[in-house]
Amino acid sequence: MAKTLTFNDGKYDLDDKDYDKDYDKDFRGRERRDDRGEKLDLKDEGKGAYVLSSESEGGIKDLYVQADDNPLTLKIVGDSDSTFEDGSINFGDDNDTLIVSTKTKDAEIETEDGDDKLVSNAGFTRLTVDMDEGDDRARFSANDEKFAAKSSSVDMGEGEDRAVFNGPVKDLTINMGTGQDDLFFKGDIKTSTVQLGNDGQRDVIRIADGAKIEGLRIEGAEEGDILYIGNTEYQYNPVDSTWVSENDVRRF
Ligand SMILES: [Ca+2]
Ligand SMILES: [Ca+2]
Ligand SMILES: [Ca+2]
Ligand SMILES: [Ca+2]
Repeated sequence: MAKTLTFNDGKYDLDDKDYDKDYDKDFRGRERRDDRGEKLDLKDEGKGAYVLSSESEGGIKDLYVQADDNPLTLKIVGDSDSTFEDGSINFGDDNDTLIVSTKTKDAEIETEDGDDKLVSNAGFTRLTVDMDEGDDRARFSANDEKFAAKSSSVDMGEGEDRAVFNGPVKDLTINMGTGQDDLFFKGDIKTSTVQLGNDGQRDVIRIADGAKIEGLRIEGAEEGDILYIGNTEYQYNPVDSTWVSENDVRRF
């Protein structure tokens, strides 16, 4: 049963048609339990920051979050076994932040305009992320999971964006969009595609020394774009569509 958490002018509501209407009006400071026994808790930390947690085993399921065009910080917390899944989050415009410490699965995240921040701390599977306009930041870590991110698409949109993958990734589609972007892979890369935006801006991709690469496709590169593998710098040569370095005879 889907629940909707709405933020509007500094107020919030949790709407679930299984709940009594009057009781639903104010979610503040109350424990909520749905028909599966899922218990949600939302703490107001002030200045537009909220912490959402679930004490039920398994974590938070079927939650739809809709924010307005004010800045919002939402932290989704839980132990490393719990999951945020089958949900969708839309942050509206302005500078918003989402920090997820549980595993994240089968969800959609849209941060819209503004300089937004996404931090995923425990694995990211079958997600669709759209960070849209603005200078956005995204960071993905694996924690105890095998992959920091897999089977997902991450679209950073226009603006000067930065995305960091702290652990191994697999089956990703990453679109850095137009604007001068920075992308950093700290772990192994399997069958993934990166789009740099074909934008005349100097994009930089960094791959950590020792990271195994099995199928990385870079599209939308132009003269001026740079690829680092460890400390070796490769420049994009549009004449023959390869990455070349003065310090390495290999060409990619
Ligand atoms: Ca917002
Ligand atoms: Ca944005
Ligand atoms: Ca952006
Ligand atoms: Ca770009």
